[in-house]
Amino acid sequence: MRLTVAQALVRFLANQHTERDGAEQRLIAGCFGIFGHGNVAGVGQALLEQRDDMPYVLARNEQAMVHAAAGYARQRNRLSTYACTASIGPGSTNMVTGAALATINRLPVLLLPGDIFATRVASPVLQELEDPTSLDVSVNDCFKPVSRFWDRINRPEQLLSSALAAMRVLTDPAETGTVTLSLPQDVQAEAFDWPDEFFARRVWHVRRPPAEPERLAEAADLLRSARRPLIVSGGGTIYAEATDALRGLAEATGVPVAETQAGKGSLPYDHPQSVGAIGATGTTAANAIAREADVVLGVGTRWSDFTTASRSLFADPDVRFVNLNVAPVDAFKHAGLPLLADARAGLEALQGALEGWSADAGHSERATRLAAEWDATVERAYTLGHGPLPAQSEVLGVVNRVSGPRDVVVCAAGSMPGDLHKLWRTRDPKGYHVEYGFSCMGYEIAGGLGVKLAAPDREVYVMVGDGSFLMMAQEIVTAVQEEIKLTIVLVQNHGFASIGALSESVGSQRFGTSYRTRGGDLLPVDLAAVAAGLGADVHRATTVAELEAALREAAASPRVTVVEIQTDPLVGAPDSEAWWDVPVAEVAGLDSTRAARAAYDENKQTQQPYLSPREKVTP
Ligand SMILES: Cc1ncc(C[n+]2csc(CCOP(=O)(O)OP(=O)(O)O)c2C)c(N)n1
Ligand SMILES: [Mg+2]
Repeated sequence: MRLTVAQALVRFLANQHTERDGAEQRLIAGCFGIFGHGNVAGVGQALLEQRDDMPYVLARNEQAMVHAAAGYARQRNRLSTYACTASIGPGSTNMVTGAALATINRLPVLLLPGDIFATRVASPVLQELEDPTSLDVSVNDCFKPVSRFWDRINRPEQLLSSALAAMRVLTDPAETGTVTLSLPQDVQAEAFDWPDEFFARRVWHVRRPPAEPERLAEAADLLRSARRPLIVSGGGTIYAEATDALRGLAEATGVPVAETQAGKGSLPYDHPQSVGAIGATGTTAANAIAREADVVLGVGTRWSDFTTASRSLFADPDVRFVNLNVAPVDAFKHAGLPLLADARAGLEALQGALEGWSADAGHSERATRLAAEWDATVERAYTLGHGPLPAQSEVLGVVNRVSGPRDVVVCAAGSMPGDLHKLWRTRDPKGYHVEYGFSCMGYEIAGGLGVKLAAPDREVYVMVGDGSFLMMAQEIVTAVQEEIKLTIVLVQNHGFASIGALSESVGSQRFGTSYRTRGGDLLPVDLAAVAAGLGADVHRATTVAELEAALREAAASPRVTVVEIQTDPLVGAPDSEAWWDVPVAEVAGLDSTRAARAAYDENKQTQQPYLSPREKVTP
């Protein structure tokens, strides 16, 4: 079949599917894009010809469209994603941040940046980087460290092997992340005689590898030896649709379950075994259990510094880790016992191997009691009655109350991710979507767009701070154009509440974290008017009652709605009683910094390497 490289690629992508547990879906559901000279005549022309087979969505910013693809992929448990086409030069490099976000969060996205001529006849072309040491380098080489697979298609026939390799990586649960196929603009338009088999319908089976029996037996022995066990559930539990298996294991054994940011929603917040969020933004319940834990079963977690409170949280000097993970890179962390397996397969097998065993009843009861105490703390935070402006925790309380159990809350950066992790009452495994691998300001609205595309039957509540809104609000226009409903809660606190509080804690006096004139006045900036200007319906609320009324109106409306609420940035959420390692200046002229450094040195003592080989433990 004689087609251009771009036509062949689009036709190929429209024929790719995934399958897990017998259910099939499109791997590449559609394509986001922004056209320029680097893709308009190649990929753009192909998308025009095949617009019935490959839905096209015009985005406003290339970084944002990658966020939308990542949000989509996460909501679909990594079984389906979007492609993103960009022009050469800035259009492409704009996607680098999105590429990093997807790879760090282990989410599949397919990037198709345009590239400079393979023939080089017209070089240097507009937006070409001229590297004096090599003509083989372009700005698209920036994608290499943030991609799980990267290739440049310099000749048409290279696409055959490259496209297949790209699909394999996208659908591999251990390797997945950003896949970049760099497409020189001349090659995109070049014709070639393609073998018909290239366009055959392909179904990529997403595997559920079982654990090795010997490792499973070892893990079960270790857990049986535990006096104070804890399960830490990460994003892998949710992507593997292993939440029922987790609940089964927890109920059969009485082991408490804590949740990372990506794992929040693994159990409903009020499940008797749930101790909620863990780590630097955790609950006092999960953190108290973690401090004493002797055996920790991590499921689908990459053990970020937030989860381990920078390796200070698991304080038992003999603590041992079992890492149930499909990815070797995570399974071997903390010198743990690597239980390399799909989360669901591994949890079900563990429940079988632990038949007849349960955790000490006193331990389980203590966890349940601590979780109940934390829930009372949440209730107080939801209903503080702070004035004149409400506290952020009250805003979260209203959104939690107004939203339905299956609705999705979306957030990424600022003070809200931590507050949501601690305080949000999750009721559905797909109801909580906080991007905290990269915690990228600007993800919120774009990511929310992807979530809503992936789950049109759920209401999507995007929680965005004024700082994040200023970085990237423009996908409101895309949502309006595509008639994708979002409810966006814009929390206006005139600057960085998060980094302001962090700055204060490291003795830096909130320097450079508030939006004020040189004279100290609030800025004459009206973000609600910006949202209206971008085409959204807008409500302005100053009290929680007004917020609730506005959200109820938004829930009944089919349109993109932005509800702005002013809050007091100085009221923090209840304390996690856990540390986060942010190094403080070792020498300073300021007393505040010197005091912070003294506290830092003390906290530093609590950090552990987690190096003990598991062999030291004999059950
Ligand atoms: C792209 C990006 N730049 C910088 C940061 C560091 N950072 C984290 S939170 C934050 C401030 C966020 O402000 P806002 O959205 O208003 O939320 P608030 O802290 O007020 O809750 C900054 C600058 C980041 N996470 N992402
Ligand atoms: Mg702010």
